[in-house]
Amino acid sequence: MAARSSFLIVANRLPVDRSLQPDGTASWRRSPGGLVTAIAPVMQRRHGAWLGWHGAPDEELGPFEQDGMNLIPVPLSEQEVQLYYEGFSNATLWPLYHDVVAPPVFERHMWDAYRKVNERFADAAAEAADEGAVVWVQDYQLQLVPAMLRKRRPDLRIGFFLHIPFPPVELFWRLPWRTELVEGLLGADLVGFQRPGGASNFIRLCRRLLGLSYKGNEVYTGDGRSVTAQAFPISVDFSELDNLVREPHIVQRAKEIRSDLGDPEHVLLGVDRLDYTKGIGQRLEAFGELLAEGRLNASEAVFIQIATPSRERVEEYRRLRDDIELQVGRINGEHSMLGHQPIQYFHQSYDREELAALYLAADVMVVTPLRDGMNLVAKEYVACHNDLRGALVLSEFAGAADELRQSYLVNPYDVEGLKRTMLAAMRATPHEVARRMRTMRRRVSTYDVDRWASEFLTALES
Ligand code: GDG
Repeated sequence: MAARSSFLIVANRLPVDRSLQPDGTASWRRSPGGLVTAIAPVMQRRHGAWLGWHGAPDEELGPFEQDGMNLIPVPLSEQEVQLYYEGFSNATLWPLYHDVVAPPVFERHMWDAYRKVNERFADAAAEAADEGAVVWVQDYQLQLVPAMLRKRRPDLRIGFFLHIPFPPVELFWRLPWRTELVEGLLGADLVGFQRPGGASNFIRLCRRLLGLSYKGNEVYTGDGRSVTAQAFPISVDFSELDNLVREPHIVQRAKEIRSDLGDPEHVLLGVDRLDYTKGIGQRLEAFGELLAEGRLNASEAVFIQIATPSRERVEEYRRLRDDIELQVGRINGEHSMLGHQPIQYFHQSYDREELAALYLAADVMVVTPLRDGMNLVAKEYVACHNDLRGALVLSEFAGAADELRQSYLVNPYDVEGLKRTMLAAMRATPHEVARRMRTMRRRVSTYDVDRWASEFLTALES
């Protein structure tokens, strides 16, 4: 039997991606992203392990090590990927928790698969955890794991963090399996949310649905335990990005990007997974109308929209892609000139360095989700502007709006407001832009992803 760990991360995915070499051999590479960066040192210090699916269906893999992390693959069949992941996680929970911006599907066989896969994760975690270990379960795909694990291993200290919003009681109430899901979460000692609003929605739900009493942020489960529900806003690896954009080749690349675009006066940028929660259509509509009304000249502005491919087998995402691409085509069709297109649209992923150069090149970052747990793109943009250039247009419905009060805050449903705000951000004086950016940078550099992880773990272990 493999050695047991005193610290476990349990997440839908392992923090690595497999790539196939030209000679046919496979190798693993650490996936980009702040979560891994923040947690890797904790894993090394504590002899930790990470449990999750390795990304290929119908394949059983034994534990392996990568970059000093012990990785324990949890297998999923092709059908489970469809029902548990694309189905219950991404076609039921995802839209429901994001204020029903798309209609959730309620299918019993998807729920059955969700429960079964959660059992498998709980079994694997129970097996891998040392006596009294700390187990940190991540996100909406695994909400039943805390209670399932507690049943198997009452000696463990269990934390759960939800990366997406926790909805108001009235929306959650629609779930045919609402009781099981809440009881699942209550298996944790600490349930973390992005915003205080998420924590209070959860506490209210525990009272209304299960009749539990609470005091402050402690919910009493009735069997002598108490569960803390608290906000821990996630963040980015500020110093990594801050250092990266000081590298001469990144600065050079940012200049190149601008000159390839014909050195326009305003470069606007959107970077999102192609997801209907991100408000991509709303921002393009606003930009298109500014051009159509002549309030913005097509020769003076370029909008770069990076839409990273995402969940492409889920019906709603296919439709969204068609809608966005139709919209981009229409706007460009009406306003392009030879050699110049006002919207530069890319349905592709980029490496970290190219992304940093794009952030650095952009005068205005447009982040307009209709609902978003946090939105790391907004914080990454701030981390990339030690030059104090760059204005951030940010939706009030992103978790990041709680902290980035000096951004240009907008309601993305209000197209006129969006147009006004985008113009204001473009026309702001360098002094005004710098003043706002300085304050936002102070916040993001202080509350970086390390601080997020350490505050959560300190609370879990106290
Ligand atoms: C969920 C919640 C919460 C994007 N395109 C590329 C690329 N990205 C990176 C960004 C950023 C990340 O992906 C996206 O994170 P977000 O926070 O913006 O959004 P979600 O994916 O929806 O994340 C969200 C988050 O979890 C963390 O708790 O903030 O609210 O929905 O880091 O940079 N990275 C690379 N190439 C790309 O093309 N390398």
